[in-house]
Amino acid sequence: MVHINLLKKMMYVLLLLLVVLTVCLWKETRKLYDVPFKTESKSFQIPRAHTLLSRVLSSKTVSKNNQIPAALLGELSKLKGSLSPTAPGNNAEAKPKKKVGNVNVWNEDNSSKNLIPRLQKVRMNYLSMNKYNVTYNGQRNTAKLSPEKLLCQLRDRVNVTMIHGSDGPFSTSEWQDYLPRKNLSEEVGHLGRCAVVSSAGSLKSSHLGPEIDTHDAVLRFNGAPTTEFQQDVGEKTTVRLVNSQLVTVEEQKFLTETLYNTGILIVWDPSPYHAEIHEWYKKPDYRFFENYKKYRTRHPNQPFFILNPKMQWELWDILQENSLEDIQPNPPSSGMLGIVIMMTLCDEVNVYEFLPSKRQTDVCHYYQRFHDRACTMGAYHPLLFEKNLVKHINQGTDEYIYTHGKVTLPGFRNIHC
Ligand code: NCC
Repeated sequence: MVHINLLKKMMYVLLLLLVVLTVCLWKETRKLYDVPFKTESKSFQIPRAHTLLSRVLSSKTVSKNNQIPAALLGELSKLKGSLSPTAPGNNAEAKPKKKVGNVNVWNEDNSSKNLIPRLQKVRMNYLSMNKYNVTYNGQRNTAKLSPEKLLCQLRDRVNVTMIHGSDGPFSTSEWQDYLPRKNLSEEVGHLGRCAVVSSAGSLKSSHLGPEIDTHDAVLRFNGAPTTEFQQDVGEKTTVRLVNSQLVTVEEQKFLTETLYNTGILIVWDPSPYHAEIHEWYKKPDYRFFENYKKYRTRHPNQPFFILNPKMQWELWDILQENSLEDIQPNPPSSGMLGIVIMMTLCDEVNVYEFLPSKRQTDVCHYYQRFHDRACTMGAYHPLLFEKNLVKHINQGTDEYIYTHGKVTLPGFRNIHC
């Protein structure tokens, strides 16, 4: 009896020791290696690493916060070293579109089936809600369009324009005082190489800042800061695209934050599907006009445009047409809108961390600690399908996506249709 009690006690002590050891090991691994989140798509894997990664990702020992045990970690770090290419130069334009080494990144055929169940449900809810009364009855390309054809469709069907003093409800004398006199392309002039910087958490520790700043113009989104993050995201801001929620909601401090006082501002607001400007004007998604006017009064010399909302749905139609499933019937993300805006202004557009790199993470923004996979994979916005399309038309290499999260797209004036 005494023996059995002793044995029991020893077992408890051993168990406790094991738990303590495991916790210590996890803490150590956290310091050494930032493991990207369990990928939602099998295709978001590195073939050579496939077996090992699957072991890691399916391992019961992976905790909720994605920490992995040291034994597997050692193997992974070796692999990571072997996959990291030597530092590539800035200009990917001369490189043919091909896989380099065995690096495999975002799969352009990514499907909603690869989303975590919560995001699958969110997508279904948006489909049944159909807030913007989308009545899509266009074609669906079961056979993929070539990247060249798709680029031509984007160029010819998406009209990137800003609200102008002659646009219906804006043609009043009151509005003439607020809308910028010059148009956007006059304001920016001819742009060569441009950068679009997503706000993704994977920009953290990227050291991409100096490369981003070499571009003639840089577009950023919403409240994405540069101060204190120059090393990773650069310091140049030529254009800032903001959504109407940010401009309207007081907590976002759009009227008072100095962050917004640099560069050219463009605000966009969702309209009903293919609505005329009159209809949208009467009932914008967010009532941002008042704050727009206030901002213009306080900063009359800073160019501040309102994106013509027709563009969102012209772009959305192309996304739907080239997707095999129903995409969320909500406007494309600021990211996708910004990419197309820059393609109209620049000779070449390099997009950073829209397609996630090896630094892929659930951390939503590089400037916040908030975690949500929806930021990368989409919930309200059809982000997954946007990323599929951007991957399809990428003229850079998979290696650049893997190391820099970088996609290279041609400016519309440089394509021949
Ligand atoms: O998060 P957000 O976008 O400001 O990010 C800008 C664009 O970067 C790309 N992105 C971002 C994070 C990430 N992990 N991966 C990415 O690819 C996306 O293309 C994204 O559009 C928006 O599109 O306007 C959005 O705005 C925020 C939010 O309103 C603003 O940040 C202001 O606070 C939305 N978040 C919420 O409403 C909670 C977000 O859904 C979309």
